[in-house]
Amino acid sequence: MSTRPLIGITAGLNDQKKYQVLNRNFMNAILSQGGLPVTLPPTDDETILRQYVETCDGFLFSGGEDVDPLLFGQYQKPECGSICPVRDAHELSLLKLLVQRKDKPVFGICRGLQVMNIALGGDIYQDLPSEFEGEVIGHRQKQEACYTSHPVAIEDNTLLMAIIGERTLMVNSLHHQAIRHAKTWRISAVSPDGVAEAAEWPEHPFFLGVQWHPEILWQTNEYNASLFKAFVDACRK
Ligand SMILES: [Mn+2]
Repeated sequence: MSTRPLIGITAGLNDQKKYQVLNRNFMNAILSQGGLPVTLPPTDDETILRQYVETCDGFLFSGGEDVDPLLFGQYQKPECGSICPVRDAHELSLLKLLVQRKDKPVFGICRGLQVMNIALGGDIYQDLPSEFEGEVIGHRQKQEACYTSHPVAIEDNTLLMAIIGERTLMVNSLHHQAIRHAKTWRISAVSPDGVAEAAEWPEHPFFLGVQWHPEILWQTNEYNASLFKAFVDACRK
């Protein structure tokens, strides 16, 4: 019996901040592809975070609230959504440790992609419709999340292309924030309006984030299942 790689998943807190909450889609996607998911209680204690890093084989940064704009050098705009300071501190402190090593695969989804970008020194749009420089398509789709609503164009010579194997992929879209400037890592997919939909760090074996929600699509779409499979496989090495 082969041992499943242990994958730490970051999670949010409920409105009263009394309960930790994580959509089961994230755990089920990891379970389905052979991983052993665990939810990480939020902390910014470095000693505890170092033990998380040593104990887990890989890390999934899940979707959730908006990131505090102070963390990328801006004040809140009126369009900014709700913020969870405990989660921001936890995830950025954990990423500060993870970017120093190349042996722990990191996969980010939606907010996860944005937090990874901020950890690497980049910034994000607080609100695409009011801030994006060009004409922006609707990134908060009106149909349920199990349907796709816009394509992404995948860049050649990227980890994402190696996993998906197609230049174009239809994705769902449930965000009003997105990467603005990416530092250190590269954008590996964009939507038709030019919004960054995925990014990865070429010097790292697996440090990848996507703006869409593969955890909602993996059961009906093989490409999105492949994303989780590639991540779990990377954690096994
Ligand atoms: Mn989108």
